Amino acid sequence: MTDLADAVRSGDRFSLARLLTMVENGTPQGRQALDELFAYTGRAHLVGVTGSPGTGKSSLVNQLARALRGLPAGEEPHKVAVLAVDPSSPFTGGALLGDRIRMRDLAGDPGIFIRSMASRGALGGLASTTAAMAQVFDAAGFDMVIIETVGVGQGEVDIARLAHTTLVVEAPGMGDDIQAIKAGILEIADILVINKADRPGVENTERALRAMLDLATPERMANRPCGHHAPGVPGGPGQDEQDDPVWSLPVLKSVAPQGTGIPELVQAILDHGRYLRRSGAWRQREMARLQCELDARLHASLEQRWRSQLPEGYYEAVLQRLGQRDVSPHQAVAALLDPQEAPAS
Ligand SMILES: Nc1nc2c(ncn2[C@@H]2O[C@H](COP(=O)(O)OP(=O)(O)OP(=O)(O)O)[C@@H](O)[C@H]2O)c(=O)[nH]1
Ligand SMILES: [Mg+2]
Repeated sequence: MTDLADAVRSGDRFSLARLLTMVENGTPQGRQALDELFAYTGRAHLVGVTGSPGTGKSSLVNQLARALRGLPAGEEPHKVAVLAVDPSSPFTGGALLGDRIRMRDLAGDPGIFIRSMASRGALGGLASTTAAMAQVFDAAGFDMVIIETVGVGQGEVDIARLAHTTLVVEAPGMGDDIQAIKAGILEIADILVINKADRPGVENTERALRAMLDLATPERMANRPCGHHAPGVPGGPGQDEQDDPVWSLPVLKSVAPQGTGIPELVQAILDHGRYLRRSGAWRQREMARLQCELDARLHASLEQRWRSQLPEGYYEAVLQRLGQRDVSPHQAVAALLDPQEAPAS
């Protein structure tokens, strides 16, 4: 094992920070360390926190990290890593700085590691970079990895694919009208949090969410993104102890800055982790996620290999012929996959 991977495993924070940067930048050295560390991953509970801009995700994550630090995971208190994925959207212009200020009071604790990632820096794609960074934390012995993303479309789904437990954060005033609550977000939630419960309109928000949940529940189970319930994936150990095989989605309220509702939220996260392990869903999600990652990497590698073997300008030429109706799309693909097979022009 390289010194870097070794140092990360033994808990050296400087090496951890260095490796995270390498992984974010997609360097060969980072990839090598990841390969070496992969065997030591698979232990961490990955918790995704998503929701509309400004609903209080960072404030909640801050409180969650603090609360989890105070709880023993077996003999030791949890080690908590926080990965804040800032999509550099116009909504979140100043959020990164805000996060740093709010989270500074956690920074002296060696059992907490906080890292922000700007999505524009993720060369290999946001989802795969986030997954790789979570693996680094996992191998470094962090048993709780909290990943915050602003939910603006695909981001939520990607997080749900990565996380074992997905928290969706709503706030009053933003989701009172049903329009504002994207139905898709309910499909990925394992726990719903109505934060800013000190704000007026919280009852309306709760009512609207519960009504939508009642309508959406059957599909919610069936529509897990990217094969969360992939058929044919064997469950893990303990599958036979199915005393609570169905997870009924909790709807919780919180006031993050005051810590109100945080113990209940922590409890729900730990309960969900236990539920996943007991029902075999943990292993199922793990396998579905690994399959997603494998397929995505395979597609990317195949395409890269294929492109590198293509004669210069050949793709553009085929595209031209397609535009002139000289070849059909089907013929164009055949020609691109095998330049010898191209119909004569
Ligand atoms: N009144 C009230 N304000 C809150 C609560 N939680 C967070 N806030 C405030 O709401 C603002 C946004 O909080 P953040 O935690 O940065 O929200 P966020 O969802 O992480 O924001 P983005 O990352 O920009 O999407 C801050 O000014 C917080 O102090 C709450 O429960 N009640
Ligand atoms: Mg935030």
